[in-house]
Amino acid sequence: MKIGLGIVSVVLLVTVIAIWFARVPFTYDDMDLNQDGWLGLSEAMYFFDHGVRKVTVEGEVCTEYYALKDGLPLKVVCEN
Ligand SMILES: [Ca+2]
Repeated sequence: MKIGLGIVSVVLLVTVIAIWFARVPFTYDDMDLNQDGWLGLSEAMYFFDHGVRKVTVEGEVCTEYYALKDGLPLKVVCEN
């Protein structure tokens, strides 16, 4: 019984993490801020609370993702 509950918990946790990764526009490497190969909870939460704003880069309108915590840019995506 306890093993079955453990398996269900792991499957649920993996599902939640997969859904979360599908929602955020960042790669694992983007979010691994200290480049240690592991995504810490604080790193994940830093990227989870993000906003989107338009910026101009070399005359092109791009999308900038920024951290709500401190307003620092996380990633800039341009069409071209
Ligand atoms: Ca890390």
